[in-house]
Amino acid sequence: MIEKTLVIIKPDGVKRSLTGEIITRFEKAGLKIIGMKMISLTKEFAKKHYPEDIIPRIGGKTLADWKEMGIKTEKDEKTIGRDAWNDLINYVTEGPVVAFVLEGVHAVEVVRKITGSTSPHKAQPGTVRGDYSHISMGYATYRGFGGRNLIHTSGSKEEAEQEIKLWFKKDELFKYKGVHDEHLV
Ligand code: IDP
Ligand code: MG
Repeated sequence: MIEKTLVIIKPDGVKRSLTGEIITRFEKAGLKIIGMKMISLTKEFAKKHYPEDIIPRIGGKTLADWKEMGIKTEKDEKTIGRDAWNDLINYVTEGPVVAFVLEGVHAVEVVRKITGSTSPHKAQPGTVRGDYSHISMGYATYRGFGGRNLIHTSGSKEEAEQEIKLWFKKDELFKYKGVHDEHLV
């Protein structure tokens, strides 16, 4: 049940000086930081993190969003998905990001709870995305920019494992005892 998960503060979070605020929220929940770095992503690396496989999924979601917003389009799911994916790659490479690995009991689920829904307009108050952003993914894609939802957090245990391997070398992750550890064993 003790899991590791990846958090990335995307370029908008860094530029808006929300890095400390965002990290604090996870720390205050008792999650332990076991690795951290600031890096500027190349397009190539960004595409490893967000592979082309996600295009149909984000295309489908955008079509559904646009329908809800009353936006009519002739474009198909694939074309819309590719445009949104290009916007996403440009967004995450437009400035440095801060990446860190958190460890804790049910860390993946807990971190997703603190993160909030993908589209800022649906993210609940009290979550990172709900408190510090509001512009919907549908609107952003319609205007041709990547929806600024501040952070990436791993969506499942499998995703967390793959992503941590991609972002951190073994010797960049640390073992130490935090005050919360006494309740874990
Ligand atoms: P998540 O970040 O909440 O896990 P995913 O569905 O895994 O959301 O999507 C990865 C990223 O792709 C999102 O954080 C967001 O930046 C972008 N994205 C997701 N859905 C859409 C969409 O419908 N339109 C535009 N961009 C999207
Ligand atoms: Mg995801």
